[in-house]
Amino acid sequence: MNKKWWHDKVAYQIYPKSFYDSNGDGIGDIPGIISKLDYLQDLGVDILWLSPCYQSPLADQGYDISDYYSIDPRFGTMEDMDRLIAEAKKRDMVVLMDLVVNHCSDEHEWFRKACEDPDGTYGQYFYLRDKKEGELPTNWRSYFGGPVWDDLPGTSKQYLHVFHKKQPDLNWENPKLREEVYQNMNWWLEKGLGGFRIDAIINIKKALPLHSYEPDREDGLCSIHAMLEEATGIGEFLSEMRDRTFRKHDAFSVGEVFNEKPGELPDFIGENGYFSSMFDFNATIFGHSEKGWYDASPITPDDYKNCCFSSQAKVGEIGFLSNIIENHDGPRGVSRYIPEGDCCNKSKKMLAALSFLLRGIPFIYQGQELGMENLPVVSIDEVDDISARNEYQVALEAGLSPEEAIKAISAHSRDNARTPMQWSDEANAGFTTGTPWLPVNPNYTAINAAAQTEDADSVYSFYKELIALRKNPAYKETIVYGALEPVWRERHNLMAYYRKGAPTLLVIGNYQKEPQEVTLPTAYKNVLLNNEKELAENNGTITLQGYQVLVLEMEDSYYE
Ligand code: TEU
Ligand code: CA
Repeated sequence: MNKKWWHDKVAYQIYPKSFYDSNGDGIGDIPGIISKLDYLQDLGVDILWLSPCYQSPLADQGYDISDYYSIDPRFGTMEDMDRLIAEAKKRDMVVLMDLVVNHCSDEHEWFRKACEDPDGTYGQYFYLRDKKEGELPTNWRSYFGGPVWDDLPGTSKQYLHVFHKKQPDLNWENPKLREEVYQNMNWWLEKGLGGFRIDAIINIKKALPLHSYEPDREDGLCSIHAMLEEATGIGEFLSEMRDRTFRKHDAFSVGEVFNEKPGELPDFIGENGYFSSMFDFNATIFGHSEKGWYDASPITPDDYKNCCFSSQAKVGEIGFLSNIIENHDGPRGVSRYIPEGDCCNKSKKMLAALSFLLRGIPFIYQGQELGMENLPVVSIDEVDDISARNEYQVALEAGLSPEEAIKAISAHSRDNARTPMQWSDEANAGFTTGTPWLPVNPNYTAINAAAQTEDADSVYSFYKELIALRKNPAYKETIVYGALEPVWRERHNLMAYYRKGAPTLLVIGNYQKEPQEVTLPTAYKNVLLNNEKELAENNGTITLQGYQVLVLEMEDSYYE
């Protein structure tokens, strides 16, 4: 395997709107990020992925871009962005932007020109179809609810949007459009960007000619997945993108890839793959139902373990997945993956270690290092997320009462991850001196960065130790490149694995509140991490306390 500069890095996702507000307007901004770079450097992260801060009407919080060459004034200026890249570089960090090119905003110049002249050049940038009374071009249901077709203003045509109606899909079959995208990407890479996180990318390839599929709900529509399963040939677009942009700049790229087809993993992230890496969403999507969020099933510790291990087995040494427990699109990892009632510092640290030491590139989402939790929601009026608002309606239509519906959607709402970063126990968690755009989680008085950075026992300090362990020259090779082998795979509520190498490490997490015993296959040499003060060992048998996690360096003899 050819080593790449990103293999041994630790990444951190920033959701700019909620990270830090420098000017009191209630909205996080780029100068705010710059002022927190020392915090990030101290934590030990290397790659900063910024969710979109381009010019945008913010219909989908910036995932609807109206100018790919400008920064939205609410987030700052292009000078701020250049300063961020330079200041990050001084601290040995690189910045990734979010590449949102399945769609743009309906306020983008291309779309306006398409409305003015649908048969002209810019009409070809989108998927337009003649409007027929009482009939839609296809019966696909948009990810955010309702049909994917809306009237193209001022014309007798309709346009396709697989997300919100303010996010018209771009026509990737058109080489001119692809050219525009590559030009923009190179423009950013030439500014010194480290690379991109690639949004919703699987959607750029449509099965042609566009047609309807079997309806899967009473609305007569069908999930986009029906079409995606049929679509082939995305590789032509993605290898072109790689050759025209990333490769020339030795840039890092991480794809938001759902539903790749069986056997396609090497094409995506193998030696000459389209991307450097892609997220492992196996646990994220576990239990999801085509009916909607209200019908999702919960995930147990054993399910979580199986999700992680099956992804690890699938990727093997083909390439590097990017491992997450959360991002801006869902609940907080600790609220989802730790059984109800057991969420505490100890279990949060266990989950952190189990996920962070998997083979792959660890991504930390802002506030994860503090153990930030879901936001309790009592009424739909408090919900900002367009996806959650739609799912609330879906739940009501399925017959749930408003109370049941709010309970069902609040466990999944994207607002959970989007509440402001909890910096301190001051007003608004120290995020803003104004009124935050989304309410702060009321638990900020107990969970905040100021308290945790001072406390050697905090979740934050544990993350810092995990990052330091990954970078420790004695263990780095094993943690970055060592094969992963599950241990005691069938044991209930126990997740354990080797990372093999010289030395071999053993990670063991007791994923329940009751203690349990394990007998080590061989002796260990050192305890590298432990979220308890003690290690109860007797002749090679360890009694793990509830939610205890251990990282052990094994005797060399093991690896003969
Ligand atoms: O998400 C892609 C995606 O597939 C979403 O449907 C995701 O499953 C959904 O957010 C869950 O509610 C990306 C971005 O991460 C997301 O924030 C954007 O809204 C979306 O693309 C459109 O750009
Ligand atoms: Ca601001």
